[in-house]
Amino acid sequence: MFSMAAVFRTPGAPLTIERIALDAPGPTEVLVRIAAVGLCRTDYHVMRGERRVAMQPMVLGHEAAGVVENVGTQVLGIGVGDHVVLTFIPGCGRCRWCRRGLHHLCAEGPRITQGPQLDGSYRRRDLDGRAVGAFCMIGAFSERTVVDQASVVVVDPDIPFDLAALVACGVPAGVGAARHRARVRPGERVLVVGCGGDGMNVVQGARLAGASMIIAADLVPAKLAWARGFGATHAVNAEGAALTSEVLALTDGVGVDHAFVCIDPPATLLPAFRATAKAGNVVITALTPDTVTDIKIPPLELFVTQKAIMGAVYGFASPRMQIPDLLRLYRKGDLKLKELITRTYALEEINHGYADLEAGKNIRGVVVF
Ligand code: CXF
Ligand code: ZN
Repeated sequence: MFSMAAVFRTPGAPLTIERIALDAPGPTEVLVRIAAVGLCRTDYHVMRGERRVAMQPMVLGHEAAGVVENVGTQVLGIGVGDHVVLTFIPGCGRCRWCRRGLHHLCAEGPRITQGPQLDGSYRRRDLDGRAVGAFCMIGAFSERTVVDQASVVVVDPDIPFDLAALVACGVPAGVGAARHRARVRPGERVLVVGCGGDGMNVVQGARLAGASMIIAADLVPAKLAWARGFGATHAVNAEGAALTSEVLALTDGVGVDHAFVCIDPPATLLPAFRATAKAGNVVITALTPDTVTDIKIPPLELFVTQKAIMGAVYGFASPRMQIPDLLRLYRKGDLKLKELITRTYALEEINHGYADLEAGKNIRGVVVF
């Protein structure tokens, strides 16, 4: 069959809207009609050549929800008509991590920027017959996609697709960073640097965890205002040393218990580190361009302050656990999802959507089909 898709061909150039050929699912795969896909900054890093992927052309898009239209002969527990959320790291089920329920650490994770399916072959071709990759083994900027069952989580059909898509990446990444990585406790103080798709969800994760002070930091005033709606108690419009001193001033000179670096890690890490209390946590949730190879923290400062610097991909917990858990919280009214969507776009408008992201206009733009 054929599918319209937004294809990454050249770093620095817009995505091209093309008709691609899509093969039928293999034995362990499913065909999914994509209903909604979020415009996450990770795809934008790839578009700009800041995060290299192994091949072009490639269909990007990894924050998606849709409906299953066909299943391979060996697929278990997923049926035609099921509503599904796709996970940007597959859970192979066999590696040492998946066997412990830690699918966010799946041994296949490092292959998600390569292009082929989980089984190493391709399901997409362009109209010249050239193999087309699928980013994160998903390739969701497309009307339809074929993914391994390892990338699929079935969800309740009453959840609107645009909201279901959000729990595929930004929401678990941010909420999970607060709950599962830093393990924010009631009464603790939190700093969130960068209030985009990830950061806004760290804010709501910290609120869910009972933080007493949530300081949102961003250079876009509108994002600070939005952050208050998600639970931020304080807002700081500053970067660098000014960011550090404003946070210290708000915390009796002590600093926060947990700082989350949700944007631009090379520039924001040291100011966030210095705004963190002794023995506190500094959590990196944001992607760094490939060209950035070092972090600048004086080792003596790290030693004497006894802080921990940690990474959190996918919110440091299995998406198979988090996706249903987050949707339960949404249903109870404890988790905001609708409010994360600033604007929706048609597939043909996807480059416009990324221009809006770049301009700081969106928490999340979502392509709806
Ligand atoms: C990313 C995490 C790092 C590898 C590519 C996918 N996740 C989502 O934005
Ligand atoms: Zn993402």
